[in-house]
Amino acid sequence: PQPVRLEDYRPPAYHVEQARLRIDLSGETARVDARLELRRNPAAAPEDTALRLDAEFLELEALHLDGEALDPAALRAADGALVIPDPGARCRVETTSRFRPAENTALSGLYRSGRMYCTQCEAEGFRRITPYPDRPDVLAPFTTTLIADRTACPVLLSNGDCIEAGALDEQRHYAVWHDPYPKPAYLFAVVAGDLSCQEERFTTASGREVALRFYTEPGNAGRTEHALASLKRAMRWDEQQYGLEYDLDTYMVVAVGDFNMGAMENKGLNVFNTQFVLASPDTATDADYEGVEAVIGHEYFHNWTGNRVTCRDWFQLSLKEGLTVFREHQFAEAMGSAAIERIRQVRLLRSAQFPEDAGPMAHPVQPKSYVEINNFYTATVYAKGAEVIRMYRTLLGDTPFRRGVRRYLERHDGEAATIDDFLACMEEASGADLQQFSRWYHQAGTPQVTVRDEYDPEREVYTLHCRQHTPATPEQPRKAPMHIPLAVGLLGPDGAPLPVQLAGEPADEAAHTRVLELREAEERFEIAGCPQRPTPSLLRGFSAPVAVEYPYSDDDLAFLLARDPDPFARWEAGQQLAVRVLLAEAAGEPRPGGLERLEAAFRGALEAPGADPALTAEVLTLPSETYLAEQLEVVDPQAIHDARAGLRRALGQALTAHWQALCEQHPGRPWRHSAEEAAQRRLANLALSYLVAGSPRHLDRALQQLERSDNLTDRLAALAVLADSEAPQAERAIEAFHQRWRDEPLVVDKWFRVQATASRPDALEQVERLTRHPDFTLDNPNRARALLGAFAQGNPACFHSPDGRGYRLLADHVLALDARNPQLAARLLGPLSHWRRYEPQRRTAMREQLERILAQPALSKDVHEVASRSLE
Ligand code: B3K
Ligand code: ZN
Repeated sequence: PQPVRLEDYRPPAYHVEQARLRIDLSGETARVDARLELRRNPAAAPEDTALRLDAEFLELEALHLDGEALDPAALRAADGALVIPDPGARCRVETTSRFRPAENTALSGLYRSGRMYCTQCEAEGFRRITPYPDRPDVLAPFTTTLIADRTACPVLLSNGDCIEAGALDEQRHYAVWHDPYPKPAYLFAVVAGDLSCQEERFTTASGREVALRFYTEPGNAGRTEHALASLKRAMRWDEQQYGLEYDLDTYMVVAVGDFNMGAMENKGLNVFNTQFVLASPDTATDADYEGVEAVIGHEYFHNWTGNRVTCRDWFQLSLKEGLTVFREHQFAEAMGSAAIERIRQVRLLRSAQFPEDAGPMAHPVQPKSYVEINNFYTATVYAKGAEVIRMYRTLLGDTPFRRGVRRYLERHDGEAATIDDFLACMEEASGADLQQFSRWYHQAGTPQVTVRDEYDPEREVYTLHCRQHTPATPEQPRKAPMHIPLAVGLLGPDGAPLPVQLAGEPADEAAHTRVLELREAEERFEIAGCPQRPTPSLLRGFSAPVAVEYPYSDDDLAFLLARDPDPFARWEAGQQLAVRVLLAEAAGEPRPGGLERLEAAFRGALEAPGADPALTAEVLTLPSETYLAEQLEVVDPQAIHDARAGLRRALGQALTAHWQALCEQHPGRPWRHSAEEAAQRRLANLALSYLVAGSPRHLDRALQQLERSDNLTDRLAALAVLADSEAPQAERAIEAFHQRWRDEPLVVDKWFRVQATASRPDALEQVERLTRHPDFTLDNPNRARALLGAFAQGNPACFHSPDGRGYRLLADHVLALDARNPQLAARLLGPLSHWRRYEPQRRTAMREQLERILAQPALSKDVHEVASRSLE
């Protein structure tokens, strides 16, 4: 397959002035009649006179150009597109096409999920509905007529406003929707089905009334309360923070059980994976409640950053995704605890994006080429992209940053923009020169910052020497220095925060946290007015997506954990301390006194008066096996797992009384969704897991909690503890849980997930067995991810079984899935791409599976791209 390159971008030859669709879903075969009014694009190159209508998965029945019939077969290009050589300056194209939604197992385009019809068009699904210039820089107003069976599909939805509806005949009815905002085809959506609706109203800041409608299949009615409340908070927050209001009379959200990702921001008609919209105490954990609020916010924020201003091409994807993830993060920080949110963002970045940036799929936030765009909806484009946006704010200040966002949205409203357009608005709004900063978009790899210091007691000057280096990544052997905001604080020997005053600057500019701007490969910063040698607190708030190295002693880390006023830095110090102990243990050279020191640190955190339980829980959570593996050149997952499990056991025993006390306080009262109570549950459940890690005699406590809890958070925490155990009563409890919840797909997903990630030696056999369970299916992405994705990503020790069985299991399923749902298959394949990092036996076994996959005939370009890049 040929790659698509950014440098080959050409403006579209034609604009669509009007798109009219008539979609008839009343039979097994869908019939789509499209009428497009087109006009030549004056900005197109004069030689670009051909009109290209992308098409795939469609049977083309008829094609008319300005009323004259053409033979579609004669105009079809090798990739299925219709190419009309020179249709003139203005033209009308009419097409009739057919396809079978029930056979659309790729879940891209228009498909069936359960008994409903829905669509997913981003990135290139619209061409599976009707022939069209399916590229984000072609924006058109759409008018869509939907026709379906009256009883099977009483609800008919599309973007914008419903302008007409009625009966067609005895059996069928129709609805006409018009979306006045010109949009690219990837934001198009239709939904048809027998759906329940929960409706509420929202009054915008300027007094406009908006109807909020949440649609679900009838069995899920009543589970949209939390999502609706979240949406209202998001709408209000965007008005207050950015001055952005919603712009249509209705905002609709539909919950769909079969969905390749989290949700989709279609204009006025979001389609959501049930996982990110439905929430009830029995079917969603505290983390799910937070996930719903985050994704509801994210898709809503896209209405401006993505929809009103969209992307010129898919190389600009981070223009909408990085910015929208950043807005989602800001929203979460405003609704809950900023420090906790930040810690979670960083955990995710480090466990998903850092490895990606260090592996064969590494690519810049703005990639230069792709084979299959769906492979580039990555942690780099999303999470690192969000960090880049955050750095603008850190460097420019909040007010200039917001001015820059406003300027970007005003200047490009109704247009398809580029990352360069955004950067230009930021420069104008702040007066800053961001040329070096723009490397964050173009250079892949995680910059490594090495800090050394010296202290001059005579001059009372403390000097920080900073060196930066970005490792080579595929196609980018040499890197230029980055513009890095490094937030620094200083602590005196007694723990008091010291002002950071750069030498030569007036004292009143001193602050307790100071952002140093790194621009050179090597540079130094002199800090004046230090009567004693301070302890540096580096990268406060995680001010840049980099890895910092400084030769802290274990004492320094314990000191920072106890005393740093920046909660993120406190947490980070604790994590680094644990990393040292764990890596030494995994290498078979235990760090003398390491366990005692960590135990003392944990005890300190548990006993700290007035501590925030949410932060305590984060501090007491050991770094993940993935993050630990990331610190090593050559990875032995079993050694890492054993070290971590051993430390958990030791801490479980050493602090038994503390864990017991936490468990006993819980649960104080009936379940309620609130951040405070969620933090308490998190802490109590962490305590339970340490207790049982310390001794299996506490298993009964987990069994009791499973029986008695009134909510899924506590039940699932107990279930996870039980799933690690091979005791017969634990196995019976797991079975009983399935019996009790077998009719709730989202709970059954969790049941699979808990067993896939269980810390027990036979988890691999268990996963093999579960792939044959009657409730397992590759046809439902949530289910496939719950078993196979969770296993490959969340159970390193068993997935990386040295005999290669875990790899084979994954490869078998990737191949089985590839013909049905290539997007999902390519996603699941991801963990195999890191084969080079592992010790020789595993490395060879992983490579063999990648080679075996690549040798298959008729591989999708999705899977082909991941497998071939991995082996390059
Ligand atoms: N924009 C969609 C993602 C589409 C993924 C297509 N493979 C959801 C989101 O980021 O909000
Ligand atoms: Zn998004």
